[in-house]
Amino acid sequence: MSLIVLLNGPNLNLLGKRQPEIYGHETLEDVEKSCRRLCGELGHDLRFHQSNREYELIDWIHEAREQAFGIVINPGAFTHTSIAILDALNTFDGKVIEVHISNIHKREEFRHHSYVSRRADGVIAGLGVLGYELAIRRLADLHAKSRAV
Ligand code: CA2
Repeated sequence: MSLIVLLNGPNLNLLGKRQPEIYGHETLEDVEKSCRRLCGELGHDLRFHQSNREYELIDWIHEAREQAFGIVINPGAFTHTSIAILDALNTFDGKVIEVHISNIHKREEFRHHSYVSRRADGVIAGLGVLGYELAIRRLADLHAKSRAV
């Protein structure tokens, strides 16, 4: 299995189009391009999704169970509300990296808690969209290490 699934939650389709002071100028299409290039270099396949609907994110996590060794997820505001996404991630046996473009700990109190962090093997926040690429690199490293033993 050499597949990485990268999931983006609600409103992230607006990346680069609104609130650049928080989320930067790069669009989600730019992020997808750079992540695809990186996965190509690392010899992994990438499935890249965004949805504003909680159930779609959950369905993609279920799909990943059979097919992927790792998930990168920016659950958007579902980070702070969704036990359902946490439950879905708990059914996935591979590695999970949670990414936030902004530093959620520097922002409003209600963004400080993440349900997803209870399952995540790593959390990246506040590094802008670079966080997605770093998460992919981490998954690739973990995958290589797990095959070396
Ligand atoms: O920092 C992050 O990546 C967040 O996951 C983004 C979520 C927010 O609810 C989380 O607390 C932190 C919001 C995504 C909204 O995305 C937009 C992007 C561009 C313009 C407007 C919204």
